[in-house]
Amino acid sequence: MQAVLLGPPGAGKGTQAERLCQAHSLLHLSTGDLLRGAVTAGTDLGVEAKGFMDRGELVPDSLVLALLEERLAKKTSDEGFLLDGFPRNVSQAEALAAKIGDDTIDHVVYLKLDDDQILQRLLKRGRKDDTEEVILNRLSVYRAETEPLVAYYRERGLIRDVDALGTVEEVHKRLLDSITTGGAASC
Ligand code: B4P
Repeated sequence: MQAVLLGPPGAGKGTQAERLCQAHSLLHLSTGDLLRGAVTAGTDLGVEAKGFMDRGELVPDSLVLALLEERLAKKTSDEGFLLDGFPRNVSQAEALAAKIGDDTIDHVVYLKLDDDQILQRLLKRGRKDDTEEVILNRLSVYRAETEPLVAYYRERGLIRDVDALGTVEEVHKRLLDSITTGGAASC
């Protein structure tokens, strides 16, 4: 299986990706984790990415694509994967389609959550980029840059809507349901 997990910041993409990857033995590819790894390691790319992440902006496509390409090169050809937090805009989606083929993605799961819940979850998580000011910026970047991907993938018949409100276990069950039955989960 080759799948994409899409949704606003704090919807639980990382949390659900871990569980789904365990359940389906998929490779978990999180661009957020790859970027934070590069920042911690102090690579040139990490140094360049850090300011964008601290402000809640998207890291330039060239940097994100370079990191992802490097990671994809290490994967075995028959290994399924779940992309978590990538693509984040239409040009990343086009780059992905050019890289792996237009019709090789099986599912795009869209985790839906309203802004109040997002703010509560992220303030509680308390990562460095989880201040109220930065979260609000990430939400407005999400609306402008990432949300158009919902229409992009819906036109291609790939979107599975999943309500991200509820316990981690409840959301996990809905997510599994949506990809096994192929239908939209309760929303
Ligand atoms: P990401 O690492 O992708 O992080 P996120 O969107 O903030 O969080 P996620 O949705 O994964 O939520 P999580 O499971 O942690 O991005 C960080 C930054 O990296 C971006 O702002 C950007 O700068 C950069 N970046 C990443 N990818 C990029 C790309 N492709 N292009 C350009 N830039 C890119 O959950 C959040 C919290 O909620 C956690 O504390 C969790 O415990 C809690 N939670 C989860 N599920 C819950 C539930 N059901 N109930 C209650 N709490 C729950």
